[in-house]
Amino acid sequence: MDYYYNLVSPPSQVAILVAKKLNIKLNLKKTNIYDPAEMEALSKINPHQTLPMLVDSGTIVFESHAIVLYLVETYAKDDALYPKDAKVRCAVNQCLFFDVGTLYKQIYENIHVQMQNRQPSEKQTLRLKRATDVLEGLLTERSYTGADQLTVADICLLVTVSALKLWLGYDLKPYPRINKWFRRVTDEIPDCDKFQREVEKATRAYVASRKC
Ligand SMILES: N[C@@H](CCC(=O)N[C@@H](CS)C(=O)NCC(=O)O)C(=O)O
Repeated sequence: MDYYYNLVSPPSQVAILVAKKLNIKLNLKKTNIYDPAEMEALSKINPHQTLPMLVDSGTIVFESHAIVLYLVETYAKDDALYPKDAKVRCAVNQCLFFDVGTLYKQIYENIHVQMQNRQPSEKQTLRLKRATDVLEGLLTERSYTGADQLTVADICLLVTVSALKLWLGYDLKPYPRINKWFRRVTDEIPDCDKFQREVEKATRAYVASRKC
């Protein structure tokens, strides 16, 4: 299975963590979106030229959340990471869509502003705070976001919260439940601490290079 990715990009990170949890091997193909030759080569496989992208025996999947759902539905030995029960799956999906459409969206907006050396507007700051409050709220009901055990929603949201810390230096002290959950989820994914250190190093180098 070929996986085209860039370590610095949060959407690229989720499938790598899901693959670690599933104990499956991805053939990692590091790709630089700023290199026209690499993007030209990528466009032959995925005309949309977005990362991440998975190619599994002719099946091409792009969009990070579609990739992780493909991996669990194709390769998981049981339904623990993506429960089949309709009500539990609904709660997991709710968290996945909250991740894509709300929390990561707000983080992305704030990163975008920061990369342009601007300050976020009051509204942007408030929307990000509200989204972070929602995650803390989800964790008052149970120890994981979507179910009573680790699911794909936790892995996707872990990467998002990581981006919140790394890219925005967000103060998560007022969020004790998020902090405990972050540690709990990290501990349940093989090599996750090491992976997070690699991401941190790559991200800091990337951000520093953009500030030159
Ligand atoms: N919603 C997409 C976002 C993917 C995305 O924006 N990828 C960026 C890298 S972080 C990209 O491929 N950019 C290339 C371009 O826009 O030309 C996902 O979750 O996979």
